[in-house]
Amino acid sequence: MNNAAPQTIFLKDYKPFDYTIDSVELTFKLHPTATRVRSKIVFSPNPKAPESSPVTSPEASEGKRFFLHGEELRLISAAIDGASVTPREVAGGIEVDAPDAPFVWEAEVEISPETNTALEGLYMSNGMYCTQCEAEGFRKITYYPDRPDVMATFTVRVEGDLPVLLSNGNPVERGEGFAVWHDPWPKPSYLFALVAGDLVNHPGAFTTKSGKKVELNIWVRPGDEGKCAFGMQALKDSMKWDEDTYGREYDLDIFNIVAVDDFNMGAMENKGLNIFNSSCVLASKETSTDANFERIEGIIAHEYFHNWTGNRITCRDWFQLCLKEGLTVYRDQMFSGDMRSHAVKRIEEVLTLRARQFREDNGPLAHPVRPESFVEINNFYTATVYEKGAEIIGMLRRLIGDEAYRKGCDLYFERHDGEAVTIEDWLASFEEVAGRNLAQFKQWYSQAGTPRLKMSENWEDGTLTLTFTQTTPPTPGQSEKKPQVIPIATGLIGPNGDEVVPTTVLEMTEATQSFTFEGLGARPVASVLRDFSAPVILEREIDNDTRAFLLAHDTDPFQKWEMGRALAKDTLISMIVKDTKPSFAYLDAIKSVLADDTLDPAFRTLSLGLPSQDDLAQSLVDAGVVPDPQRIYDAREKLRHLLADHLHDVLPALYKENETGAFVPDAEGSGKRSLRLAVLGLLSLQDSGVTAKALYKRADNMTEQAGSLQALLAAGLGADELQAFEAQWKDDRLVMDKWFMMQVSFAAPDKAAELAEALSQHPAFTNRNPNRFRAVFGALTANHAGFHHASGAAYRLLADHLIALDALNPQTTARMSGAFETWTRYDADRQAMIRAELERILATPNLSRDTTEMVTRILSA
Ligand code: 0A1
Ligand code: ZN
Repeated sequence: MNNAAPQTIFLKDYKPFDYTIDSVELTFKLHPTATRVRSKIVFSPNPKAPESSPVTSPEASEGKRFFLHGEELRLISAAIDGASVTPREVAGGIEVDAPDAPFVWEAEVEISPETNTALEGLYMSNGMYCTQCEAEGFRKITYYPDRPDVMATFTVRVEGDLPVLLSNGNPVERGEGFAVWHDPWPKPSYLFALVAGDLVNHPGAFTTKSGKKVELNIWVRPGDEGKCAFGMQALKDSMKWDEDTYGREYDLDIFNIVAVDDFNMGAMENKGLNIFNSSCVLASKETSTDANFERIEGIIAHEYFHNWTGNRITCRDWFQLCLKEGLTVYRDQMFSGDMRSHAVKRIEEVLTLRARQFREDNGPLAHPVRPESFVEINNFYTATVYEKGAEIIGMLRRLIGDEAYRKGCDLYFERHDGEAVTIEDWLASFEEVAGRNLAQFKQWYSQAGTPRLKMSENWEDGTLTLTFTQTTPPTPGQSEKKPQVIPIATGLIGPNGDEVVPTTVLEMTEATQSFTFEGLGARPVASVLRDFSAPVILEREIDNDTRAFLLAHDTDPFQKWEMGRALAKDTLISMIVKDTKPSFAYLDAIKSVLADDTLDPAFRTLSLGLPSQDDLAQSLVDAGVVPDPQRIYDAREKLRHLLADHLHDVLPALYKENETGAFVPDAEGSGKRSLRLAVLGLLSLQDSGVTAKALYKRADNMTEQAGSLQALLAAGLGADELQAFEAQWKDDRLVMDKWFMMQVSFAAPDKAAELAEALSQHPAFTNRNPNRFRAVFGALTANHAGFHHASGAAYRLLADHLIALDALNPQTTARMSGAFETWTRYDADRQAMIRAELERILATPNLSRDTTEMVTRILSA
């Protein structure tokens, strides 16, 4: 693994590379354990490199020390301008003396894709060759300046005895046992891709708005052809949307997507050759749920949108990762909102933001959206960089308005096409078009932690004054926080329920600031932080009646939902802390939302959902209470039963009314199914699972099959159905992931670890496949009361499996170790058990740099 002493890289140390690259030619002779990679690269001194002395005569200089990254490569030969050279091995690569003038580098290396279990660089998955180069995987393919600010055009020849040979760009030549590809667009090495295998394609075509015809393909393993149509449509919709919304057209003759079973992340935006985790592209009604369809649509869009935000314009260095990721997430969110429902999408976004990013921002792994240092960049593909990064774009747009936002984007694309740039470059375009200084706004990129926004109200003589105070708690390495620019979208609702002041964006820039609304007849109720206009925690004095009032009358769907959520949380917290009975304000309010058929069923489902156990644990900590996971679990279960009782007269009708006809994975169908299945969850607590069992038998789609099974499992039933499910789907990897995951997710707290352990012995379990590993252990860590069971069994089990996985796949191990990030929330016994496991992981010989960094940071809490 990574034996070199871990080195910290700092943003402030950025220096351009000494050379630029004119062109790259690569030849791959594929072999499972001995692939040969030949490279021919034309380098020229970089005029922008500070220390590069002006080129005088080549004789005058001794040459320059020329460094290339390389890891796990066997060097066969190297030459400069045709003369053989012997490079020195140095940490992370090789070094050689090179001319301070243009020269040609040629090298040949040997690599072993079959034994590459880290799934980084060139590796094999089910007999297929594929690559993953972001962030720093290209250095496992050949010696190269593997950094995003070195952009070059690539010509790639792939030789191998396989029917399909793909790389980036346009096809140039194809013959017996070889294919040549040329990518005319300069790109950094992290966007390189190669795929070779026995694959079949689902073809498509798209004509761009300027009339260029583009060939589209989704490449899959034989047998999966029937699961590509939805992804293909999502791709075409994305291409059209980017033209309509951002004026961005596709720029090659061909766009290929490949589905791979073994993949560390969701998907990768390699130029013209996107590689997808098969779970993020393959879809059929029999095997995929509505949630899968929605996610697939969003990820296809995300990767496609990277073509402009990431590929044509890329990041100068990895500290700028949010430049491409925050922006591209924002773009895919807007796309999904346009395709489905903005209101529902926004609530879902906030749910994940709070569950993942707020959690991260509140613990030992907190870091700025643009970090200032890292040990292993793969550890920074985080909720903060992605989701908070997207929130920043949304705030920027809110502050400058839609028109200036679009103009700023146009200017950015025009000015920086073909460049590797920074957040400063991005913001400069908006400063220019909007004529405003964004210096304070920029703090969103550098200041970690979630701002707390306290609000108080004053009513006097027809004037409502809202006073806000912002504070951000300290985060690792940042004790002092400055006030940020916070757009607070606010509206006012009159006592009769009518909106008296429509949404206005209050722009807060000070630590404490007041805003007044004058000339009001009667005291209105303020609806604050509409559409979740900033990633902050709003704290306001508000009673349950006012919440119920806003839940009934607010015109802003996010705030309407938020009020129901606040009622639910308040109810649960007092059940946990004071053992009180649930408030009727909450139960009645939910009942009227459910019965209101003018509301979108998807919205009603979201309103019926209870805060997660993890969310409740954090709320208890915020209230100064040490969370007891079992108590949280019990209270939530109790409330589910009470809800079922309170709603029992409306449940059967809701179940019936929301039946859908033929399965269509659109917003309307999925909304109805989600409501129907949420209702089924409650019904199953009352009818011994009769309705759910009947649906399970009848279901002709995975949404209802998995949904009815989950309703049963959540009611402590479903053993027969689980068995039947396995028998039916044992040959379908992706569906079997659901089978593994569901049981662990719904296991009782005292059974979860035992079950996960048993499943890890199942013949179909393997830690070579990240999806399968996550299905079992991701589900275990998401089962809050199970993971934190007082026995500590789950902590031990997870640590055992992380230690074993680290030797194979550091990236996934490091990611999964994040499950421990909240450890200091809990009581002393649990903390001691977790600390012991973290220390045991850290003491593992040859632990990867990835996991070492993560565990060290977590332990430093
Ligand atoms: N850029 C991809 C995500 C990605 C990042 C790293 C990977 O391997 C370490 C793989 C994919 C995206 O945003 O979709
Ligand atoms: Zn991305």
